[in-house]
Amino acid sequence: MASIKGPGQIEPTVSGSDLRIGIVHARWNTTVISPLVAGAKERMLALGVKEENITVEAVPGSYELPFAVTRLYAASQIQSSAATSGAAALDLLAGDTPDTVPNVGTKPFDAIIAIGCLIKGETMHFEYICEAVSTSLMKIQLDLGIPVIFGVLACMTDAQALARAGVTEGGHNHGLDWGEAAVEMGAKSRLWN
Ligand code: DLZ
Repeated sequence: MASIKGPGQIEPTVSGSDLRIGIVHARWNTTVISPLVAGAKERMLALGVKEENITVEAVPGSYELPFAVTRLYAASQIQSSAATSGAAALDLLAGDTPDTVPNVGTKPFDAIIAIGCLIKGETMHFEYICEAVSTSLMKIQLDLGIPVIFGVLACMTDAQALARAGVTEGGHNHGLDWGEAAVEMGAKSRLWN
């Protein structure tokens, strides 16, 4: 029997063509992370997001994700207001490349996807990191007022993680769903402004 799980059909009118989306991903469990990031990008491009409007940044592990989301969004806001005021253009004319900000473009992110993969080990690390990261990411999206997509797998085994990255037969790449959620929420949060 087909699974009843999943996000359902996105409205066909939702377009990512004018959106800027950030992806922040952990490197821990890279075998799982790489296809998840690729899946998120693939779906966003299919929904019209321009390649140059997708920024991907890496951090060591999932515990670093909340901090990275907060700072990356702040950087995109600073860069955006500098561009609006003409300061960035003046810097560029003066040959001063804005190297303090990592490729965040000239407008703030409409949504950020935080991608990580936690796999239960022998200690309590898993529980502490899962709790801290999920609670923090929810708080951050409410505080910042932009969608932060929860792309953090919390798995009991390696096999569960590989299946959810679409690596193993019969699995499904959840990165696709996260890319779609970022576009839908980015577009809708603009309308709800
Ligand atoms: C330390 C640790 C452990 C044990 N397991 C994971 C994991 O399964 N997934 C993950 O993303 N990160 C893990 N980490 C690393 C922490 O998230 C973090 O990078 C370090 O504790 C440094 O702050």
